[in-house]
Amino acid sequence: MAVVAMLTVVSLTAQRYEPTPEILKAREEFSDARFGVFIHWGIYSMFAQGEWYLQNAGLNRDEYAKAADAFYPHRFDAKAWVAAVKASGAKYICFTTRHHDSFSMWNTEQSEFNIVDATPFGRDVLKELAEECAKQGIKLHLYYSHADWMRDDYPRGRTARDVTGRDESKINWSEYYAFMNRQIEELLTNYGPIGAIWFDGWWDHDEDATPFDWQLDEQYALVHKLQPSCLVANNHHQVPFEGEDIQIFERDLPGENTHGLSGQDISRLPLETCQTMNGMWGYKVVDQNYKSTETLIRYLVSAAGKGANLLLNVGPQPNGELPAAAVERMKAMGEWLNIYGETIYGTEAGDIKQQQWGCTTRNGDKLYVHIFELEDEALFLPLSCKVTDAKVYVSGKRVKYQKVAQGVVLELGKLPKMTDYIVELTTK
Ligand code: FHN
Repeated sequence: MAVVAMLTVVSLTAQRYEPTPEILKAREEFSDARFGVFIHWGIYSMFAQGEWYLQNAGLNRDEYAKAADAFYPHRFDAKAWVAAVKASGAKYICFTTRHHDSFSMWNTEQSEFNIVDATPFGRDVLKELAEECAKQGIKLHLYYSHADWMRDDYPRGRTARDVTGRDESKINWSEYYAFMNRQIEELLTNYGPIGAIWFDGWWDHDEDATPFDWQLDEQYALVHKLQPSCLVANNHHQVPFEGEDIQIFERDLPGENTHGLSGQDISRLPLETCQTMNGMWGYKVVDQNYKSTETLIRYLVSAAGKGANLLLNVGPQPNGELPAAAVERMKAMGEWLNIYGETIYGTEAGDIKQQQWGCTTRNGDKLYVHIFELEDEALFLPLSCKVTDAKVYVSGKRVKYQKVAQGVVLELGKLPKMTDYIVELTTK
């Protein structure tokens, strides 16, 4: 037993990941961005039932694949997509290059089941998106699914058990692994600088009797070799593994776990929480239950208050357009960020953790107090730093404050109803 433990320690030490200066710089830029837009798009949009339709409906894979032959998203306009993202104030896009349904949204040589070879549309949407991102100054991150519900060679996991039509005799991990790595090589060679590779699907084998070896070390090393500034992220719902540069949370802020995917400890890596704008990632026709702009802005602010980025999802329609309800909200978020962006971009978690009334963000000697709801006319802030000035962020109007035993009390009076009433404190 002791020998096994020793060997484990030795092998972990041997694999210790030392991020390079380029990676450290990229991590810092990533954190400063604070806001990105996630785009879940694939042939699943045609069924309009979300991106899990193949597995949820337990379809035959060849019947599902027929959707590709009718995929003609004639309103796809990379310029309009990137402009909408830019208008939202987000600094990067994370695009689903290949989701669990195995369909590749770029001109891959590794499988015919891709947007160029298998659809009448025949356009490399990733190329168009990458070019437009470069033009409009938006960073591009690429989502890539480890799990696969279509391919014969993928070792079956705990999902897609009811999907039919796969040849069980052809399961072959080493072939599948080599396939993924060749695709990753294409993605990191043909589409310009990529900010991050965002893996997803590790959890498909989290119930295996024998722990499944995804051979992540080699794959992460490949990413860093191909693009030394490309960050590695993995949405495995665990504390980060060696070699990762970002910690992801899904549908919950770090430290919260209302969706059951985010109970893990918070690491010291840059944090990102991904969230849906309605209730689904891929386009779902019945789901018009969009969160209000106020809720979305407060979510972004609360993420920043916890030192995390928000990766907010949009599920484009089968015709290639972003849903109008999403574009409208993105525009409103951008208008808000145009005024208040300084209290979000480049900030770190504030000194006071999330409260009923709101949260705080910090940048240098400025502490931003974000108040969402306050019944009282005064607000006690438990602070160990010294406050030398307090003003309403938007108007510069002085706010009276009193120093008390364990902090300060802001004398605010009755606050107007606002999405976020921000007080800027200068601290020492
Ligand atoms: O199964 C996926 C899901 O479809 C979606 O892509 C989300 C985004 O974080 N990740 C997986 C579930 O954890």
